[in-house]
Amino acid sequence: MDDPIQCSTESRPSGGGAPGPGQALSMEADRCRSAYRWMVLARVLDDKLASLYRGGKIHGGVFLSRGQEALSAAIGVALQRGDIFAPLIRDTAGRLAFGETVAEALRTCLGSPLGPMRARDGNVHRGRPRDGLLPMISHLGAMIAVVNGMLLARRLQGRPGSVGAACLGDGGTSTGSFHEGINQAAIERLPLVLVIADNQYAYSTPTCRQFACQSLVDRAVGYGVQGHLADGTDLLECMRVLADAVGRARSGQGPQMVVARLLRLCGHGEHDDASYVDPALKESELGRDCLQVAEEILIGRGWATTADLAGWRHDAQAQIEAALAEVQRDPQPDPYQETWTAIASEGLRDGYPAPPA
Ligand SMILES: Cc1ncc(C[n+]2csc(CCOP(=O)(O)OP(=O)(O)O)c2C)c(N)n1
Ligand SMILES: [Mg+2]
Repeated sequence: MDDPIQCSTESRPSGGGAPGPGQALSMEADRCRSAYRWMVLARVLDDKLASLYRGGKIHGGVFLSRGQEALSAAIGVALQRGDIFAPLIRDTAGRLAFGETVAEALRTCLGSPLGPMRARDGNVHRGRPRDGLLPMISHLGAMIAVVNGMLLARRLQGRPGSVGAACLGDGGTSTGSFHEGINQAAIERLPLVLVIADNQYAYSTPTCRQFACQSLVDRAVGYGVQGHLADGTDLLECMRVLADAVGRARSGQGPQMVVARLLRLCGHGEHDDASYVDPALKESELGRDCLQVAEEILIGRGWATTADLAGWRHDAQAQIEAALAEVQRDPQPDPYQETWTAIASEGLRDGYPAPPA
């Protein structure tokens, strides 16, 4: 979403180059600039997390989104305040655009007791349910039913109008949870937008071992839902397709399935060197870096200058360094002060855990 109220000043990219004299930016240009800035913030944050992991500062896994920022930012900016968003491990950009702060991400990964998971989880199961940002249960389709349930509850409570987006990978579409979730959404005509990142691999399993249809979007008709294909390396296309899908869901047209084709430009996690990735895929159109593609769009259309791009990256780096410095001053977790009510603590529900006494 691009509602500044939802985004804290801490996480929101600030400043930025203005158009030249007498030039007014179109709404599309403005939205594209904003989405690109979320992508840059996500990439810089991911790079920082990778370097902290290599330096032994992060325990457990680090899962990054390189190559998927365009798709993720596009869903983040297409949603509005009051919507529901179930991001996955490759949705740093969407999380930030939807209102997660850089500090929340860093605090989780660095095991701070002031983070949303109060140091109980080291990577991606964080969220702020009260604000519609759902902590993921699993990467493999479990969140579809959760989003369905929230949408159904809102309908029964007489609170229609919001959209729920659930993200998924190509591998996730092979699970029973995917089938059950999308089928239920279709039958109930829920305003669900299922965002599938077809990134060619489920860990090391290629898509040819995952599905036999030509494109995952072909499945939409079988479920009775509207399907949309997008080039996941192209920010503008992702934004147009996601805005259309979210608009259709909001206007009562039922669930929408968006399939974006792209390539994961990193390992499954930072522990994985991705040596199994076919070099021909890396050289193909799918292997394009969506950040570079977005920069070409912005420059080519006169929506930004190279100075703007450099300034935004600099701002993102400064923002992340400032947040990291703050998080590194956090206290260490103290198990004796914790109420060990598994993960579903009150603090998690509200998303703002009280600091330990
Ligand atoms: C039941 C189960 N099996 C295996 C895993 C480990 N796992 C997590 S994500 C993943 C691959 C998912 O692939 P895909 O859905 O294509 O998403 P991508 O990682 O490509 O974003 C695997 C095997 C798991 N979390 N749960
Ligand atoms: Mg995949």
